[in-house]
Amino acid sequence: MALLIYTPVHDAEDWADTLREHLPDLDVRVHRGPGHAMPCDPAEIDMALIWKPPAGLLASLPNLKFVHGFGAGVDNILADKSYPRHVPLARVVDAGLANGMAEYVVLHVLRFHRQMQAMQFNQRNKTWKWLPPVDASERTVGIMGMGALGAVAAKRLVDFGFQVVGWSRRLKAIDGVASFHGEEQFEGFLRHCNLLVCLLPLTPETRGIICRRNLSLLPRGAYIINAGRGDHVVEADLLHALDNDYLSGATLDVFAEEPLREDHPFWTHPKVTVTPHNAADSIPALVVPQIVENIQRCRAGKPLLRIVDPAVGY
Ligand code: NDP
Ligand code: OXD
Repeated sequence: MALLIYTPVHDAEDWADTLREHLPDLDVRVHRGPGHAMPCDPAEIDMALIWKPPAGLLASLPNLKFVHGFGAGVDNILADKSYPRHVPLARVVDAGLANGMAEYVVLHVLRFHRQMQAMQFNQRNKTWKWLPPVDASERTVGIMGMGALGAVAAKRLVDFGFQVVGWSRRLKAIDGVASFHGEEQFEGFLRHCNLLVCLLPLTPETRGIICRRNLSLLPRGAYIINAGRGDHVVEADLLHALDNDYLSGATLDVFAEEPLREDHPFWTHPKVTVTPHNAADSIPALVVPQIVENIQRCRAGKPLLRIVDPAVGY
């Protein structure tokens, strides 16, 4: 039996080599992508390491026992409506990923907090202009999604002295972080946020959550950081709020269509910072050990770890 790798974005051979270093007897087959044939008889595949599979690929593997995602988010896998629901799906939960995401969030919160956008504008115009400082305690950063990534970012922001509020489905207890949960507390949460960070998974409940109504509940002048998924944002509503000076700006790492098309207004918008979906990346050397652990569990018939609930989508 063999493990199939399919990914349009990662270096599949690098991942395959790292897996083989850990498990020399593992038969790893790399699918080269659309237009290429399956690298073996589909019946020989019992495990798969996957990102954005073409619809029907996983359903065509009759002996599939478990699927592992390349990342923390599994929306790219569950988007395939033919995903075989009886096959467990594991995701990445990794300290390196959480650390990378916390760096990204802190970097862009500090850029806003220290007024870098205005100072870069002044530099371009050779203007020496002192800007009055704002103490970190006067800014409230709100994090939507207080899971493996959101919780770590929140703790780092607390250390900088920001007011930090989090929103999740269930109540959280994190030192220094006010926890809001559920739909009924969402509006109260938004009303606090001078900076709104999205680290939610993309599910039917969270799709389009950064929309005109919810943006209007933020204090005027708020700043958006989206490193969740592009489809969390209703792009026209975000552009409207930026253009009407309701929002100060936005840092966007993820987009409804990736790569972002050349003529997209986000590229050149003076208040938007674009990064190419690299807020936090799964690094093979760090992440492969947890995939190996699940492969060994699968082989031994033991329960798998970090399994998502397809019914809720994360
Ligand atoms: P987790 O599953 O650990 O956390 C998800 C959090 O979102 C939980 O706190 C959960 O609440 C909350 N949540 C989910 N649905 C809702 C809802 N309807 N209402 C309120 N809260 C909700 O995920 P991770 O932290 O590991 O990852 C989060 C996302 O970050 C990924 O799904 C992915 O989309 C994105 N990501 C982006 C990367 C990038 O480079 N841009 C890199 C890695 C991930 P509760 O705790 O109560 O269940
Ligand atoms: C992930 C990602 O979900 O990189 O891990 O987006």
